[in-house]
Amino acid sequence: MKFLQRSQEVEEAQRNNRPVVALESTIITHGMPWPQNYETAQRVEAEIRTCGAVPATIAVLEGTLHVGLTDTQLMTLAQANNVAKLSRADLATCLACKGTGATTVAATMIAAAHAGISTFATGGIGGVHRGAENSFDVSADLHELAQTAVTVVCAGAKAILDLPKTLEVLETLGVPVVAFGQDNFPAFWSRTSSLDAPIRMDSASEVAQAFQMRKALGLQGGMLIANPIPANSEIPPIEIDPVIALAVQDAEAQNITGKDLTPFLLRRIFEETEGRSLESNISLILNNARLAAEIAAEIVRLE
Ligand code: PSU
Ligand code: MN
Repeated sequence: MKFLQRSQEVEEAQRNNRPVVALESTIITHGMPWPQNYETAQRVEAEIRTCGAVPATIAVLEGTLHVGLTDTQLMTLAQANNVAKLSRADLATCLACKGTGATTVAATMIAAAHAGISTFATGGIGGVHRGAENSFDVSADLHELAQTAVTVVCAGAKAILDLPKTLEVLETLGVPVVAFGQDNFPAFWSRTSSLDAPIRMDSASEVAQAFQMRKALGLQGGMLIANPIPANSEIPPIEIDPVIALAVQDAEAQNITGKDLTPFLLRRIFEETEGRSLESNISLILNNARLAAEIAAEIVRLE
């Protein structure tokens, strides 16, 4: 049963033992508006190539799991409306029904692991939503980190989530949460939060060694690397906090739940900040792509 298709570039890289970095597609279809979503996806891929690695954007297109997209496929996906958002629960059913969908962090990790890719760059991960004590809304991304051996580089988590609860769940699940180059857990728009990360690492080589050590120990699951946003792109909490509060309030008022909630909140934040948050978002994704390329290279070196 052939359901996975690597791009030529990814296939060649893997044949020659070159580093590959996986990229998700929900960020393109549900995380950013057109045309910035397409431009950003292209820039992130280019950044990874500049750093000496090969990008593998992952999506399901008409029943095939693509690992690495052509420029036309990327553009078609970025322009499409009503694309399905695929998490762990949806990946197999979408493939079986010959559907099309964008992969979340969870589904991208599954696809990457299946394709033999150990490093993945994104912006923000899903987590424990505010009010989860009533809604039980905990992203499948957290459980995926507990069972799939992929290193995920993000910029921490957005305050649309309950950050302390998100870190607690990750601790319970045995996921190493590593702040890169600092003690503090970064909070997406800002380099710092009120929380320290459980682990700190200062080089890509340390991350790669820890990844290999987990393998050697036979431990399931991946690692979460929280890479602070570049200082010149930070948005001060005084500016972003009220916007987040408004978005959360709107979601409640409109009774938005389940898999619609995260995309709804992201869209409201972009609307309310008139693109300012989009600019920061792009900057931190590029920053994460660079670090992921370095980590991927170190992992290849250790293999
Ligand atoms: N958080 C962000 N940007 C994103 C997402 C989350 O700051 O683009 C997307 C990612 O694809 C993530 C998904 O895996 O939303 C989480 O959705 P949910 O909370 O429904 O699990
Ligand atoms: Mn959810």
